[in-house]
Amino acid sequence: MTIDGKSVAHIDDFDVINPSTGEAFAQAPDCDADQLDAAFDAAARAYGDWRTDLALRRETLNAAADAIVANAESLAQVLTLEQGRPVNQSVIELHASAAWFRYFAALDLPAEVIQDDATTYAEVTRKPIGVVAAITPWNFPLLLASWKLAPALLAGNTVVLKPSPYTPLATLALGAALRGVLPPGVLNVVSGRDPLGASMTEHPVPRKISFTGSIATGKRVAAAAAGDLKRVTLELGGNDPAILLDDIDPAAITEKLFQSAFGNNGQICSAIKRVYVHESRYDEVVEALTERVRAAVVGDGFLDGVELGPIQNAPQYERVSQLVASAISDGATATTGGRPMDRPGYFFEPTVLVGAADGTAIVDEEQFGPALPLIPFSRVEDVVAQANATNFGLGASVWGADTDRATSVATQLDSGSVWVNTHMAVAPNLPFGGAKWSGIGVENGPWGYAAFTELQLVLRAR
Ligand code: TXE
Repeated sequence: MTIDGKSVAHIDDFDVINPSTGEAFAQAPDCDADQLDAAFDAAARAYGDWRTDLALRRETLNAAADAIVANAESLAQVLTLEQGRPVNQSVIELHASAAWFRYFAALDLPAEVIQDDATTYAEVTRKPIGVVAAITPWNFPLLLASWKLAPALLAGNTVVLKPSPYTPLATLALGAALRGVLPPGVLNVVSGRDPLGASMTEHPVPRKISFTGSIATGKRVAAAAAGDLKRVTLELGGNDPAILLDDIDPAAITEKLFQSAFGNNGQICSAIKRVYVHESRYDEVVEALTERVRAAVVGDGFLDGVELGPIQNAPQYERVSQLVASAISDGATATTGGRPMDRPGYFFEPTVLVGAADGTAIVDEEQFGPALPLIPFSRVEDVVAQANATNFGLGASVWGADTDRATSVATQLDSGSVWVNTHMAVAPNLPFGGAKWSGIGVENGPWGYAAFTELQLVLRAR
């Protein structure tokens, strides 16, 4: 772990499992209470100086991006070992993480003058909040950490970061790689089992919790934060619908649909999780997507040509297996896939399901895995109501040749992002967040930066 700029020894540890084998291949430190106190104390001490020099922070964020790129190949190896995804995709995660640091290093948010007249000069400025507790999940450990670190650090906050116990190693290695770049205490990286996350949210030092994970845990985080009125940003699960109107060109969109639903094995908060297809085009879409999914190359992430690795962890593998089995026993049909693969590790056949309707778990819940239900619809009003009849509200997409029509359908959907003829368009400058139970607040862009600041009004009487 990295605490106060130094590598710290630990007493207890826990196993880290390679999802391609199902076997433990390493141990990670289990941060104890004294070490967590030390991490927060170091962050609080470092805050005093770190908040004073914006130019230095910009320079340091660029240096952090350089360090991430310099270490991309080795960090990607660790990431694939613990996360499972193909190593070339892990390399992309590293470069994307660096891009987030560079974007925020350059983000300029001048004070906003809101009144300048004979009686009053008033402006709004942004100040840092203090120490931030950042808690991340196992699907994109480094990218989702960067979404928090880059804006938090730019604003002048200091951070204690905790990765998921399923994927602690790449984040610990990132902390080590940044030791010589960031001043001691500015970024502390600890690891541990789930109770460590709860201890962070209950700790008196952090003033803000930035959390990405499940809805159930997000609610616990919000409850823990309330007692101390800590600020929270919660980026939680999604059950994103894609609505395919009657004027789509299936051949032109199949690959995009495949990548948006099956990328990272479907383990993306804003992946397509249910597809509604106009009945006049349903058979064509089922056929094209089935063919693409059947051709997907599944295997160990270190083998050439592999597109999809294993499901990341045993509970998630059990959950996806159970959701698909119960959909099939309720009358759905897998046009391809449908079963766990008969081999070691958490491999599941990429699956397309027909005959699963709203009201069944595979459609209503977040499967977070390589299994996608396709549902026909006839009337646009009905499918909009179906898409919105959920507590989820992360993303949604509408597909059709008439983009004005598709856009007018998209804007009727109650989610943080709506995309037209694409899905999951995510970039450092675009706000990303969920409506309803999919989250509170947004990450990225000036809006995500603002969430790591307190607004201050400075008013001078004339
Ligand atoms: O998430 P958790 P899990 C969804 C997905 C998946 C489900 C469960 O549907 O099946 O969540 O995954 C830390 N206070 N997503 O169990 O528990 C934990 O150690 C504070 C969607 O892994 O939410 C980890 O670092 N923190 C999601 C982080 O919270 C606590 C991505 C997330 O773990 C805590 C991942 C507590 N009480 C899963 N308990 C997305 N939004 O993309 C645990 N943690």
